[in-house]
Amino acid sequence: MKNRLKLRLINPNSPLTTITLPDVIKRMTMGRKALFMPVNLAICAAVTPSDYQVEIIDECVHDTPHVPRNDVEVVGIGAMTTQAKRAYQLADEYRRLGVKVIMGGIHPSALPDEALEHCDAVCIGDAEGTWPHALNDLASDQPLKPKYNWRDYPSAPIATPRKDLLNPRDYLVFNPIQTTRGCPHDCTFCTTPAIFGRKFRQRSIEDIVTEMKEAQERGSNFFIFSDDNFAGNHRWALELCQALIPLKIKWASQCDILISNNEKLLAAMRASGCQGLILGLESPNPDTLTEARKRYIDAKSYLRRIKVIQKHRISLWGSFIFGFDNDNWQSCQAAVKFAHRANLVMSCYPILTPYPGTALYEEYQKQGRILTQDWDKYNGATVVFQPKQMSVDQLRHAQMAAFCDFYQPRSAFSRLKIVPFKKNSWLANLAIYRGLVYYYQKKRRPLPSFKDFKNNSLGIPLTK
Ligand code: B12
Ligand code: SF4
Repeated sequence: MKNRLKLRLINPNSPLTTITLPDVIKRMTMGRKALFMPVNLAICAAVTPSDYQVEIIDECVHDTPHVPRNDVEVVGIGAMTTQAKRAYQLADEYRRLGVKVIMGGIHPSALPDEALEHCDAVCIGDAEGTWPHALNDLASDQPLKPKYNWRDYPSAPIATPRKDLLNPRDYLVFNPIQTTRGCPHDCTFCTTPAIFGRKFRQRSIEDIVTEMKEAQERGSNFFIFSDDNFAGNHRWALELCQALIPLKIKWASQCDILISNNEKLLAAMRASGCQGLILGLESPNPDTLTEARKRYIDAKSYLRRIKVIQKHRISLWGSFIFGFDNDNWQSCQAAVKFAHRANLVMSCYPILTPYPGTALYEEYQKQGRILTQDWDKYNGATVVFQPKQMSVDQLRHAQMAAFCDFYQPRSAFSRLKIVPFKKNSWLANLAIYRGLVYYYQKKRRPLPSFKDFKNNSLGIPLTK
């Protein structure tokens, strides 16, 4: 038999310190080394042709940085934007050693020409449709094409990840399951429609159930569906939920709020073990949703819709984005008040980030409002563009004031109540609040508050 080519897949270090509230997240990972296992690379491994012997290096779970070695023929590196800088360093070092480097993932797909300054080829979009073609060219001594664009190849089904190449003990979430790809909506700030298209694609239900049953045999009963919009197709989601009921599992995911239109689906979701959903609400202000091109929904209906979902005993997490042109500190505070009123069990407040590939990025670039292209800073906790109604420091201050306000024990008490006792939500709320207190104690600063804007809105040295 022909010698198999050696392939190394690398997940570049994306330090947890680049995620919003780093200390909090570290404290919440209970000794695990990373939050999520790299599904992208496990999928690349699954669709790697058999001429290759494959290994995965996840730098996020190693104590020291990966040292490139020329003991493989080809390296595949994936990157979302916050990983791009490190991904390029690794690619440059491997190329210096004479190893072929192919990059893929969200950031290289958005900026393939930038990536090609560091690698031999870029796979744009889904690996399922591109990666085997690139590797086959290499194995048959054909020159690599610079770009393998998924739109140029027949579409391939969403693959089942090869989890056997990773250590479950390294991850807080070892069983993220992606059931769908793409999103039918077109919000200006979101990479999903920009990179993966508006055509909503679903994975085979049989494959999903098989993957989950295998995980159950290894002792897992709680699953995260790492979709952008679990219920982008209601009919399909209903079918999936019905197939999940016999498994007696628990699960959580994220989806759009239009799910509230379909109580039959909500009932099936709960019956199949749905515990919670993350909703991308962005803002309770209708004008802000118009600005974000989130046209499919009127923010005035949010509260009513949230109550419909909660009636089915599904807990809700809200995600609100701060920094739209419509936003000032008062509207940020209004978002937190809304989150209280809606009894959301958890809520997050990322800073608006113009990710490459999105309409927002194009617009801000044209307007000269992009302040940095240091991709490490594109983490939702750093202001990388010039906001309209706030200064950079004020926007960051509003974000941290929002976290402190929402997670303070008084707010947790009013949202979560004692009966019925939502143990996990209580633990998460208290852990985040403790993390915030610890973070600001270390900085010897008071917890940020919206009152700071009222007391001295001009020129105050706001907490970073
Ligand atoms: C789970 C998740 C997380 C998890 C884990 C992330 C991880 N890498 O595992 C956590 C919670 C840590 C997280 C954090 C963040 N996330 Co996140 N996350 C997701 C989510 C929901 C699923 C990721 C996933 O597993 N996808 C499934 C895999 C299979 O898809 P994929 O990675 O795109 O891979 C496919 C292709 O891209 C390609 N591919 C990928 N890699 C490679 C490599 C090679 C060699 C090849 C050939 C192909 C290839 O093939 C794969 C299979 O088809 C996505 C949404 C999404 N649709 O992906 C957002 C998403 C990746 N996150 C996003 C963001 C913004 C963040 C945060 C900045 C949010 C914040 N404000 O804190 C942080 C940054 C964290 C950090 N430290 O850098 C954005 C990324 C935007 C961007 N341009 O980078 C996304 C796309 C959400 C969105 N709609 O905008 N996230
Ligand atoms: S609904 Fe969510 S996933 Fe879909 S485009 Fe908007 S932000 Fe992205």
